[in-house]
Amino acid sequence: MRIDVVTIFPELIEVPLRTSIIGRAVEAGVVEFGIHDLRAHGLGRHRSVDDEPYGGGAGMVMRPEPLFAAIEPLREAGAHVVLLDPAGERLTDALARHLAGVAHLALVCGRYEGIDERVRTVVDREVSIGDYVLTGGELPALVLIDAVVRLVPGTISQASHEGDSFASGMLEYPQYTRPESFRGLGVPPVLLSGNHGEVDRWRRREALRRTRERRPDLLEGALDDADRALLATLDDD
Ligand code: J9N
Repeated sequence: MRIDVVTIFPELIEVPLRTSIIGRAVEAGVVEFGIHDLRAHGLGRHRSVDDEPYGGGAGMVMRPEPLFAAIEPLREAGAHVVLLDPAGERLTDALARHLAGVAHLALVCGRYEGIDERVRTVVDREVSIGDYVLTGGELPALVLIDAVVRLVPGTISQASHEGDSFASGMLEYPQYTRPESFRGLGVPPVLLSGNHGEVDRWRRREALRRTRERRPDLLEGALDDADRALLATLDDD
């Protein structure tokens, strides 16, 4: 997979992509990144990428010329072009899985108070990572990259995302590691029992409990008959 990123802050993108699991995926040849400084296409002696809004008002707007100049060659190379924007379609587990199947992505990061509306005509899709306003599209682009690249075969073991919350439509079960007692807090005895059948049943039950308590909206449609039976047993304790 190849992912190009268009930004006025390449330094904000570079270090995270060299770090941890994403960095390892790069080393393994699973994914290749291209980072493009929008200012290379800036206008005039000051390499300007923004201007005042027509019609007046506060703040600056990103000009179309540098963005078109950066995006068009990526389109011609076959990239699926994604603009990070608060008005975009919400990034979900399903969208991350879809994008993980695209061979070439180009992510466009806006800044300032907005972008010239005409830039939307040269993107394939607009994506938002949530209903809060950030100062630019760089952190959303990194969030999208992290969510997508971990799903590309070769990045992490397949088993580690089959059971992901949201993939399964539920939150995860509680997890514990050593020590067995920490500051007076123990570990549920079933996890120390060695009975894998009982462990699986406990985990499913606790995932159901947590999902019902914290995200009941996720539960609609995620339940089978065995789950409904397990849910009924939750009220016993
Ligand atoms: N979800 C989301 C995207 C954004 C921005 S602000 C500027 C570009 C993208 N804020 N929130």
